Amino acid sequence: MASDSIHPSPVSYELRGKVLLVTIDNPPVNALGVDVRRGLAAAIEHADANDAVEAVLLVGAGRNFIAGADIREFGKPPQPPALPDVCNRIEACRKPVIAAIHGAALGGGLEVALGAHYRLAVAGAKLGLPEVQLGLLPGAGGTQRTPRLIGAEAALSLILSGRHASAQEALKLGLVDRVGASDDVLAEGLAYAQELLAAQAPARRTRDAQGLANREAAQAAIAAARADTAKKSRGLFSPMKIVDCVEAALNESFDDGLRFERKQFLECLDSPQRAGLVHAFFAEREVQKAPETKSATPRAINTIGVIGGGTMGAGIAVAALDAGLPVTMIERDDVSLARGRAHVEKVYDGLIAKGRMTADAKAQILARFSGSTSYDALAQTDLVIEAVFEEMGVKQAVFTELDRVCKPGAVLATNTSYLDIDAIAASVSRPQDVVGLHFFSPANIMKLLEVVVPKQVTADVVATAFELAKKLRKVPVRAGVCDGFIGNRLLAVYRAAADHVMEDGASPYQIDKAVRDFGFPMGPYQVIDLAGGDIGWASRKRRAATRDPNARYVQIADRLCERSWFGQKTGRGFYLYPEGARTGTPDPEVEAIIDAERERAGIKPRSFTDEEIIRRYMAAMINEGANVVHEKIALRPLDVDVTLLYGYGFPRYRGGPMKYADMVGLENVLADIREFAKEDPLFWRPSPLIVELVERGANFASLDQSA
Ligand code: 3H9
Repeated sequence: MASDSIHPSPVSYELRGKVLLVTIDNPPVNALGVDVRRGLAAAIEHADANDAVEAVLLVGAGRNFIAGADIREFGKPPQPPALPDVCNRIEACRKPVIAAIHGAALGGGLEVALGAHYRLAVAGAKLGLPEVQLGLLPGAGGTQRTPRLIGAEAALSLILSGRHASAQEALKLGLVDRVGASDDVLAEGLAYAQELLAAQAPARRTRDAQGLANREAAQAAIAAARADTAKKSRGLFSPMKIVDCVEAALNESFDDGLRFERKQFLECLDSPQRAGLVHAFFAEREVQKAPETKSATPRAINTIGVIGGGTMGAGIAVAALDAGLPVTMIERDDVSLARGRAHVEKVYDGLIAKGRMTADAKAQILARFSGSTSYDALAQTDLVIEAVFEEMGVKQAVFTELDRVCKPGAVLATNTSYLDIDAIAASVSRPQDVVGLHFFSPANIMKLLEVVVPKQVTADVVATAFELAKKLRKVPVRAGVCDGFIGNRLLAVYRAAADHVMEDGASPYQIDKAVRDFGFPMGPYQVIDLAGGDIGWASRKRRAATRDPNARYVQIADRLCERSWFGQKTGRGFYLYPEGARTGTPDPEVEAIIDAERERAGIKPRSFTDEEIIRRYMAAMINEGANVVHEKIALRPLDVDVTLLYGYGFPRYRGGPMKYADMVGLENVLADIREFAKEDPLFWRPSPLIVELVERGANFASLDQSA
């Protein structure tokens, strides 16, 4: 074994007969940090210089080939050799280089393999160029070599989607030359190398491949991708650059194409979108590491109970069924149970109608589903999720029953969106087993799961909730008990800020558009119309008694609800939905109601620019996010970010509200809040956390890192 640096190199090489076996061993995923790049270049130098070497085999140690560039190096000063140079060096090797791929060969990892002369993959391999998901483009020759190897259309589809191809698909595309018969990647790779040597196979370079020979087809694919990207890439910076790079592959020499790609890559690397998306990548992994997941062992979860067959209960049941778990649904009578079951079936029938599921598959899934009107059916269930009407008395009655029937050690979860879970827990004899699992509608689709941790719960129950999230493929965020937990608590505040702006002069249509242009899929009033205005109305009425009489309260939504304009389901809300239309049109009558409300409140309307709207919307969101961290409801700012990204449509490329605050400068956010406070000091109270961070010259990221 040899290594060429003072520290043991993550890249080692040894001669196996005539083949130089080069192993990349850089846990956890063999990312291409500077030492790996140096090691790879050194190994190739060694191969060229050493007569005993006739071929080179690249393999990854552990579970992957190479997961890509080291994302943690982005934004730091570059250290040579750059990855494109390493890939070029591999390609220039005079002896055949073979990449044997298992696990992930993603981004720069696949680009290393494309620099090699032959590629083999074994079952379970995942090949792809996911850079677009990080706001980047393949920057180590990927945009030049891939279309040359597999044609422009297939290359564009791979690079623009960022998806992973299996070994078999990669073979079909021509991305690899063979799929190993076994999954022993080393044995398969060595055998392939021997075969190539025996056949005197040359060092065959991808830069010379002829995948773009049919120029017309390539041009058509590029034009189609350009048109599609213009339509779909919604404010994203890198997708159009990807199309430009593939076009350069068609029109320029390989070396000029590489230079063009490098320039585009560096522009992406410098963009705030890259910073936002990389933050999102790490944040969604960090949230999984709540303290309880380290300190406690989760309880076994093999069966799930769901109380309530409404939209939420049925969605949760589907999520659990999809994860392969048996589900028992409890409803109060046979009619309600039949309705609950129908809700569940409807989801699968929808998939069948779209051709995405067979009737057989549905039958197999539903074989795991059972229903009962008796709580006794839950006697042996490991974890029960209550999803009944949002009222403390109703919830406590359910928990009394669960307390009576469930076996010792069963986890008792509530899906409440804002009720006091400490009070629910206090109503049973085993508060240590009670936890909040706040799903988002539709529960089988939405990725966010707030794991709400009441005072008396034990760590292993919290760890169990995180384990369940993993099984359900949800992104769990740990939250403390308060009204609205993390997400809905922020929502209440930024919606109020939008209402203030509306009453002060902006139309709901302008506000929605400004919010959409910022990157949300929908504006706040579209969301209300979609969810049903009656839901918020009910909770406003419930809270009326406890509302601070001095706090500003905008009544416009109440005026619409009094007319039963609840949104899409009633054909009108803030928008009109003629004949069941799903996209609303502005309603002059709503505008007249808003005018009347302004007059009643004695407000002289003024105009707002979209930028002014967003500054208020974001300042409200960020300020409440800081309060939630300050009160330890959220562990770190990044937990707030993940909540908004996965539950509220916050644009991923902006990283989340707290990351956004850091990017615009916390001192600027504070200055905005103080300015707005001149008009409404009660609403715009700067969070003590923001004040403190600005005083110390720190930002939210510093809290993420120190937590
Ligand atoms: C690129 O390549 C640019 C080039 O074109 C041009 C350059 C010039 N770097 O996900 P997991 C960490 S852009 C650093 O939980 P899994 C991750 O944070 C890159 N760290 O495991 C985690 O750390 P921790 C293109 C990385 O088994 C640990 O590894 N490549 C990287 O569920 C385990 O990760 C990609 O975008 C990285 N590249 O999934 C691929 N990747 O334990 C990104 C992971 O401290 N990676 N980590 O929390 C993935 O998709 C998944 O990690 C993978 C494994 C499928 C590989």
